Amino acid sequence: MKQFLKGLPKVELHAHLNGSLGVDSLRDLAERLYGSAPEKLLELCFIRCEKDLDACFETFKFVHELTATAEGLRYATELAVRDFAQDNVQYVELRTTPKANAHYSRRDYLEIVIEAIIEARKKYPDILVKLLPSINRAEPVDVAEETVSLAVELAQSYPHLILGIDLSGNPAKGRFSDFAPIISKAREMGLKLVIHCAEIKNPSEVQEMLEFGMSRCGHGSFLTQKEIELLKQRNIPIECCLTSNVKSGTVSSLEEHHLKRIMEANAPKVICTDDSGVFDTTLTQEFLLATETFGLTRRQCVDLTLEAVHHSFATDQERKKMAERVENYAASLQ
Ligand code: 6MZ
Repeated sequence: MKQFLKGLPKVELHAHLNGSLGVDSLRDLAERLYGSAPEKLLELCFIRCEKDLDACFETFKFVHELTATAEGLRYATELAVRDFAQDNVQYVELRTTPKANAHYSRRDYLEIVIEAIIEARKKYPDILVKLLPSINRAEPVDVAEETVSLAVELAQSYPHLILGIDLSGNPAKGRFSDFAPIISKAREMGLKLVIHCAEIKNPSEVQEMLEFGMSRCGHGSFLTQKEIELLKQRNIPIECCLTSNVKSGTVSSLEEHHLKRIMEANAPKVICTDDSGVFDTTLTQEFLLATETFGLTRRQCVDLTLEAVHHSFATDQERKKMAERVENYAASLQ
């Protein structure tokens, strides 16, 4: 099964750039920046099974140290693309929060990532990469305003690359209602919205988010069965990130993962990594865990991948090509 899943031309729809650098990539990045890899820092870039979501957000700060310069950010973007390509991911929507520091502005940040993606695609032509700028809900609202206006502007220059906006960050911080008017503006300007929703228990916020609407729902761990049905009616997929949810403690075990309830309800879903680096996983591994835990067959894994193709923000033509690759792979093994 593992070999089959590794070879499957997979589709990744929920991946945070700074969370997606595997151990080799972090080492390569540290060596490029410092001439050697400080082992202590590398260790801090991984989340053990601490079951503490707040501790996860602390971990990102260590990775951010490695991407705090233009060179670090550029190389990290290339390495994240390399890691997905090596796992035979044929399409990835990378999301990232534009940051500002002494080395770059938020505009520079996005431009560096865009250029790095364009360059990385020359090296790894088998993977298609899209970009979703993220709003970090733990940051002030005016930062979100800047992110949205940059995303709208840059989407005009790179219409096939920037496709939407992500709302993420520590779900215990910030209020959705404060960000709703800003992301609503993004939607009016034609950007898709992916929203981290019900990652922790917060029924009133989930209600607000569902009323507001979204193209895809991130995590959804605390959705009730009724809410899953609602998403099904609206054909909104839930981005399921097994290892992330278990390691961060929002789901108690793989067996208890809501993917099971979602499958039983026959509601739309996609399997994703979230942060393959800091959670030390791959999309192949996430599929493997799903097959081992819930007994998925090869055909179900193929169908899940086709579901991800369908719910991606790629063009019709791109989706057609991706689906063909998946079907051809499945047929070649029969
Ligand atoms: C919510 C998350 C997340 O943007 O610096 N992020 N937000 N829930 C999660 N579940 C564990 N995992 C990552 O990538 C890292 C950032 O993505 C968001 C956080 O804001 C984190 O700092 P970028 O590329």
